[in-house]
Amino acid sequence: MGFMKMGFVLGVLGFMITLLDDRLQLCVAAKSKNVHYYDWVLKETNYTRLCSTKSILTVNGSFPGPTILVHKGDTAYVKVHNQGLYGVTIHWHGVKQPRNPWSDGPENITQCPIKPGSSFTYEVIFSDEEGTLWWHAHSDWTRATVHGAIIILPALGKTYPFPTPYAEETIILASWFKGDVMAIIEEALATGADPNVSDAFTINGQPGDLYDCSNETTYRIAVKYGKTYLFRIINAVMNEEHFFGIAKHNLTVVAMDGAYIKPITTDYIMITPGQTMDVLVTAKQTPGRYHIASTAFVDADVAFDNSTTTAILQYSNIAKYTNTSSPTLPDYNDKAAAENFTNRLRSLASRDHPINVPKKITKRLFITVSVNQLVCPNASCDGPDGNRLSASLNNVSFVTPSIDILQAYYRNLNGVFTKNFPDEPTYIFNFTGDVGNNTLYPSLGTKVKLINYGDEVEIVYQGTNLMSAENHPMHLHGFSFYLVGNGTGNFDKKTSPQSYNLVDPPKVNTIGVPKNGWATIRFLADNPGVWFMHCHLERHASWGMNTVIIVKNGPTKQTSILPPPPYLPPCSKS
Ligand SMILES: [Cu+2]
Repeated sequence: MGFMKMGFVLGVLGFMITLLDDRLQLCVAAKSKNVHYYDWVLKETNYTRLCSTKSILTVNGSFPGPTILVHKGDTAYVKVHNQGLYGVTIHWHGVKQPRNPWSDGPENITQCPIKPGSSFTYEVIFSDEEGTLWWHAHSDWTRATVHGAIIILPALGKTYPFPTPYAEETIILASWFKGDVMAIIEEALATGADPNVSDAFTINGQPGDLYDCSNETTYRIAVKYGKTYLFRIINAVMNEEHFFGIAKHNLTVVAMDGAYIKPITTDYIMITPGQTMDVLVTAKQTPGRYHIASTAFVDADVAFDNSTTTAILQYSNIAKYTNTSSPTLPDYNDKAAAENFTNRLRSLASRDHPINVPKKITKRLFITVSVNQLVCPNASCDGPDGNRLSASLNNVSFVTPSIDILQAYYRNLNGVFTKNFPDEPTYIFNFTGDVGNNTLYPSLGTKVKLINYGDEVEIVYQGTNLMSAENHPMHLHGFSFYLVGNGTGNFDKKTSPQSYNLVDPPKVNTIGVPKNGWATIRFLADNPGVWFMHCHLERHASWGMNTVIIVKNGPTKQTSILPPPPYLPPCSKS
């Protein structure tokens, strides 16, 4: 082979290796870790709850859906075959997906929907997550029935930072609607009114013995006296935060959102939609039956489901059970009880589980979080004053585009989004006092925020008193962030930061912004990509309480977005 020819071959090889380099490196890295493959079929399945039968969208026919079980740092490939009636996407809630927004999932943000009759393979890349997360559909309201647990065990050869529990159990809280969930949100968006509230909450798919026709199927967990159990609790509820407890049993919370915390011993937790908590429970009460119960926390004057879902903790080897005792949970509107719990959260921050809180902030955002109205001509809508309910961040109500923002950003397509999401509200007023009509009517737009790779970012979320003030569980894709502070009233640039915890703040992916209060988060922008940020109350997300943060590529290939996968679902308008 002549020198020239050899050079050409080497050149071609080099080119191919460059192309494949990123994915090859992942494969090589994955060999020391593990790779998992899942095959999922999205399909309609009949379910009977509360004496009535309906068809729901499921994964592999199950509600809740299948569990993904990995060790820290593994990768999972999930092939989703859509045999349902409409386009759907899946999101891996709390999985950071380093450099890989292509598989993050929110519809028309990072991909277009997987159409009926087609399939798409997600590459779910785990990094530093450890504990419990979850996955859910991210298209309209399909996540009501399309969701399941993600369990991330310590890396092989490592152990939990607490005594190994005798056994583990996953507890998924969800909403059950007698009607068709897609029809419920479609109708609400058509009329401008509040969507119907759910008819029940469920624990692992079962409403429990306080609801009609549900006694026999109440979910039961058998325990042995003297043993300690790890309960992985996931709040997949659509529109309500929850109080959760077990009669006469303390809960010791040891992890949240896939990261360890300093243990909190409590008789109840407050968990928002989107959050996950790992809880140790020791069966050391008089052997018998005890209710596990979960009920809404809603500190606003809004319609909500005020029912209680139950399961039963049942001691084994008992000849005869007497009555089941029930836990006393805080009242549905007990804001202080919610905050007392949340304010106890601290990162474990140990030698084996260190944290790294950004302290030299290079990018600051101040974001108001509001429920709003859009004016309807001749008061023709069914919301307040004949208007349409809406919601916003910095008074911009997010409009979902018809081509995904990731593709538009990556391929420089014009006209899909604009880069002008404001760093702070354009109009300042007494956000949590008498707000009058200030910023009642938001502007509409697909406005995103671009952030430089490596920025140390601080976001202050400011709740407002517009319409009905309430707690908003804000969620960010692509990152866990530190909740460094929160408080009531208006954020004060001088005094509020004095209360920040920069030593051991919890590292989470969803935080409740207190009603008429503020919350500050910090994170290092080390994950290039297109990342959705939104309220995890589904009706607020549907009304536009969303935006997108784009973290630009860093200076090297290793700090840049991975190349797109060979196939992505086509967009109807691309
Ligand atoms: Cu909200």
